[in-house]
Order: sequence, then C-alpha cells, then structure tokens
Amino acid sequence: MTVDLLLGLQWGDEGKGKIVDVLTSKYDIIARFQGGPNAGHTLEFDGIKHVLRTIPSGIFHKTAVNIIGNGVVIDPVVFQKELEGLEKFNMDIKSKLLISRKAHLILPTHRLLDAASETAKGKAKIGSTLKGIGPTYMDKTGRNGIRVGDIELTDFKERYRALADKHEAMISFYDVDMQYNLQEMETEFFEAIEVLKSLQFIDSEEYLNSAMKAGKSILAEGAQGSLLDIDFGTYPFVTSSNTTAAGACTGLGIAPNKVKDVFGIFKAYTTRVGSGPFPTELFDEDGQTMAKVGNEFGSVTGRARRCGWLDLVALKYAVQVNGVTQLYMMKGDVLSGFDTLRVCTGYKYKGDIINHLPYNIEEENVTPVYVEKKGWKADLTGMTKYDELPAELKEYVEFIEKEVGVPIKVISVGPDRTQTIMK
Ligand code: 2SA
Ligand code: MG
Repeated sequence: MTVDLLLGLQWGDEGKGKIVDVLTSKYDIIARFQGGPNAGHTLEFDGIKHVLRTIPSGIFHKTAVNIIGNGVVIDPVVFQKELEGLEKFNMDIKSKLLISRKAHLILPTHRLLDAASETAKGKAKIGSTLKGIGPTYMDKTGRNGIRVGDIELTDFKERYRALADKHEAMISFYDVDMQYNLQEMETEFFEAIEVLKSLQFIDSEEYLNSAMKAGKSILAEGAQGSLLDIDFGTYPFVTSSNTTAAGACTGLGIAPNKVKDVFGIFKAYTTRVGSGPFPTELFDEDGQTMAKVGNEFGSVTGRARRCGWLDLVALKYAVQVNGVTQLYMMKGDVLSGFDTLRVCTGYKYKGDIINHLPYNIEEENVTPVYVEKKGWKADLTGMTKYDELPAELKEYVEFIEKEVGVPIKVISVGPDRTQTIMK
C-alpha cells in the first residue's frame, strides 16, 4: 500500500485538522510527521469543538492507529495536558497512539530559549508560538537533542541535566530580563515524562513500512503550512521544520515512491499569524470582516490572525513544491456577503509582472496584481451538494482550478465534519 499526504498550502490554519478527521475512516493509520505543540488542529463534531496539539487528528475515530513520527518534537508537559483533555472522550488511548522513539523532546529550557531569542530580536522577532520549537530543532540538527527513546536509557537524567545546564548558560548570553523558576518547570517536566512513558514507544519507520507491506493505508498529517517551511517558506519568518511533502518522507521514514496522493488544503482567502511578508494582506474593513466572520484567532496562542485575499502566485508555488494532486478549499462560507472578491494572479516586481515567488517577497518588493470576481450572498453553511452552491462560488472554484491546474475536490462550508461538500 501507499501513503497519502495532507498538507497546508498557506501559512497554517487552513483547516487540516477538520479534513484529517473527515478522511480518517478511509485510512488505517494517521501519522504526524513534523512540528509540535505549535500546531493547533481544530476539530468539530457532534457539537463538540476540540483542539489537538501533538496528537494526530485521527484520534477520534474508532479504529485508526495514530502515530507521532520521528520528525515531530514533543513537549511532555503540553502532551500530558492534551491527554487529560481527551479523558472525557473515554477512548483507549494506549492502543491507538504510538510514539516514535526518534522524536525529539522539548525541554523546559527550550521554551525559555525561544522566549529569550524572541525578546532579544525585538521588532525583528519571528512571532513564534513560544513553544520551544526553534531551539529544539536547533539541538536536533546540532546533534545535541534528547529523543523519546532516551527516556528508556539509565542515564536519561544526566543527559537532561547536561543539556539544560548548557541552555541556562545560553539564556544568560541573551541578556534579557527573564523571570522563571526552572526547578518548578523541571518537576512538572519529569512528572510529564512518567505520563509519556505510559504510552507505547515504537520504531515508527519500521512500523509504518511493515504496515504498508501488510496492506495498510496511511495518511500523513502535516502541521503549519508550506509558506512556513524552513527551506521554501518566507525565511526567516518560518517554522523550523519541513512542512512540505518532503518532510513527510524524512519525518516518517517513508520513501518518496510510496507517496500517492497529496491533498493540499487552502483557505478561500489567506491568513497569517506571526511576523513576516504577506503581499495580499488587508488593512481595511474587508480584512476585518474576514477575521470576524472566519473567527481568525490562533487556536494555540489566541493571537489575531492577519487576513487578506487569496494569493494564487503563492498557492501555485506551494502546489508545485508539494506535488499536490487534489485541492481542498476551506472556509468558502466566510466569503459570503462580499460584493466583489479579489484574487492575486501575479506580482509587480522590479518593474515586471511575474507569477512565481521571488527570493524576497517583502512588501516593498512585490505588489499584488488582482483580478476581480463577483461575490455571492447565500448562506452556504447548510448546503451539502456542489450543485446547490451559488453560481459565483462555482465560478470562483473553477477559476482557481484553471489557474493552478489541479482539481478542487472538496469545498468546506463550515467547521463541522458534516459541512463538507465533495465535488
Ligand atoms: P514557531 O512557534 O517557531 O513554529 O513559530 C514560527 C512561525 O510559524 C508560525 N506558526 C504558525 N502559524 C499558524 N498557525 C500555527 N499554529 C497555531 C494555530 C498558532 C497559534 O494553529 O492556530 O495559536 O498562534 C503556527 N505555528 C507556528 C508562527 O506564527 C511563526 O510565524
Ligand atoms: Mg491551527
């Protein structure tokens, strides 16, 4: 069997959690391959709204096995809270959730380093989620990290101490005012390690490849979005992992020739949280309407998301880098009520009009070129079939398909599992 990938094509928050949840019944295994508790995957069903952080979005389905892959970074403290939040659903977590021994651990001092680095950067800060993501991946690539499998070693505590001491010296280097009680944080951390230990640790690359040989189907679940990719995103305003398709191979140990479909999720407009360039960003009433109607607040940090028109230059770039085979358009309902919609089809760049993403898309370098599309007024949230959708929305969908060259297979018209239209 093969693996399908599900990825965000913008700056995150495209609605990946909802779609994984909708698709789960078709797969035996759902695997997260990168990122960590900086993600907030929101699922809504039966009147319940739930946000997942590190745990894959397939956890609510009866039979699927959920795997946290080697490419993920885990904060045991956040993870423990996440498990506690799932208690009320009364599921047998231990049999449904497996963790790669090769996943790296976020230490309390990684969180402190994230904060110190952001404070020291001042206005130039990345706008990170302050979850310790960057410093943890730095230790991974710097070959100093501590992995889940290390918890099983007898010298785990010594390894922890050596790294945490080094981090403390690094924090003092930043010369910023930081108030913290490391001892308290460490007590909490080691309690959470015990909880983590109650779950099954596996060699996930072995597990997944054997599962494929045995005919099992796998869906790899991405976090954040393609424009936050460490290599292909708007660097340095990116996250510290490969959020694009290649990240699924390295983050799970799956060979590229095992990947079949790549589902690319995008919003009918664009949002971004944190700093960094955003060519189609709106600072007017239209942007405020999107934020309000779309309830655009970070599900982890509660930060207001910046909003703007759909950017097809960026979308095409993401489709290309990921090899997207099917598009899923989210939050079409949020655009109901606009008289006119704008879609960016090119950038004015150094006197020319280009339709690829240049090296630097700082606001002063690129100006979006828009085409206008007629809006629609109908309330979409109760619609269940493509044919029911307003003609203007169908026209919007078909325009995107033509520009990008990939079919839109799903149109989401609301947050609930049931508000999902297959085309
Ligand atoms: P980090 O914490 O080092 O990964 O931050 C680096 C940049 O990546 C952005 N980032 C995100 N952008 C959108 N959504 C994310 N997840 C949360 C959510 C965000 C939240 O699902 O709502 O609650 O604020 C996410 N995670 C990282 C981040 O804003 C930085 O620009
Ligand atoms: Mg999110």
